[in-house]
Amino acid sequence: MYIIEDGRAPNPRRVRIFLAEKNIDVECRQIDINELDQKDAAFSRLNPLQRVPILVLDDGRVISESVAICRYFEALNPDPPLMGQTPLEQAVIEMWNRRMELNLLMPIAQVFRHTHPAMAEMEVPQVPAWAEANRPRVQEALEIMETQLAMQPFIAGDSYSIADITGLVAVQFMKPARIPLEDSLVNVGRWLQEIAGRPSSIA
Ligand SMILES: N[C@@H](CCC(=O)N[C@@H](CS)C(=O)NCC(=O)O)C(=O)O
Repeated sequence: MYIIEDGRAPNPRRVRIFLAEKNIDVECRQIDINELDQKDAAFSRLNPLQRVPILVLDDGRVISESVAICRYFEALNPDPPLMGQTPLEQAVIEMWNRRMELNLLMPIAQVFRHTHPAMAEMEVPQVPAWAEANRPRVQEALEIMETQLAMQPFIAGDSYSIADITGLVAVQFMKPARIPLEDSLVNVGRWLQEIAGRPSSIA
């Protein structure tokens, strides 16, 4: 079993942090998405969506989508639980992980992809106006996160979860996207310092 990824990209990092938290070692094979390796015929056969990361199983079957890969490892290695144990925990963590992914990481990625010169070949056409439309969405998601983190230590409650991983990767992706993190978001700042200090965050 091995993962195909690009070590610089945010979605593969979500999976690496998840695995590090669970202390699971999986071989990671690199491709270069800036060189458009994900669009070549061999990779496209593995994932017709031409996106990383993917997990290739020993029998050749492929799992793509970061959360699907994490869910597979959560089922194989339930400890420590990162996706909840009770039905309620699982639903709340799923809710917050989706919010982190769809309402925060996604708009940050749109700003990055539609403004950064390095993305010109990957994102065709680059539409700067779409980046601008997404900037306020980033701030709205951060405000919701700020309110949540004022009430509890982690994004989905009292325990660290996959929602914190997606949140961390998203907030740290603001730097290459050239989106400033406002100092007024004190609870996001407190949370970021703590989460980024976990050994898994270097994955
Ligand atoms: N929904 C997918 C998104 C994967 C994704 O967008 N990966 C990016 C890297 S972070 C990619 O492969 N980009 C290549 C491209 O856009 O051509 C997931 O959760 O894994």
